[in-house]
Amino acid sequence: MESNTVAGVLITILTLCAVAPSLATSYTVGDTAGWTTNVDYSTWTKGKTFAVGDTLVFNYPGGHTVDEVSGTDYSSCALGNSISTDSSGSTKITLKTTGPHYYICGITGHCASGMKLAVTVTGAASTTPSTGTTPTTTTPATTTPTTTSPSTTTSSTINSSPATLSPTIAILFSCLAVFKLILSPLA
Ligand code: CU1
Repeated sequence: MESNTVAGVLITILTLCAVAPSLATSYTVGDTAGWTTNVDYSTWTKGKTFAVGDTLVFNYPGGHTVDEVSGTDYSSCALGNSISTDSSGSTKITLKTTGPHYYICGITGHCASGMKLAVTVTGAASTTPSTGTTPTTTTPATTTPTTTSPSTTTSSTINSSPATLSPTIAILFSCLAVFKLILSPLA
């Protein structure tokens, strides 16, 4: 019975550790235009990257809804099969899973008038632009503190991330410390 609680605590900590280093972004859909008809949301999404943990904020007056729908219903503007719906006027949706996500307005005719949004969510948080598949922490050789050779085969961006790495590592270490604290009385 006790192992269940321990497992629960461990899972919670693991989740926190996984979430903490990623700096989630909040996107206001349509920016100042908000969630309304006659806005091209495919233009709005252009150049934006959406990661797990990021939030979409839909701002709109009464008379609209935000419905998450399937890709098929998004394409055809079909109503009535919503995965979720909200009409609060300020709908905040945290992106929890990778892959495509589709949102339309559930008021008849509005989707066809442009109230449809498709975002593709990537797994990694937006801190590092996924240079490879292995997120191994590169510990620099202890003898060379000054020269950082940017020999990694990144062709995309020049901004190296030693500054963003250190808080991540700090968080990881504190997570490990908490781990030890919890595990020590049980051992
Ligand atoms: Cu609408």
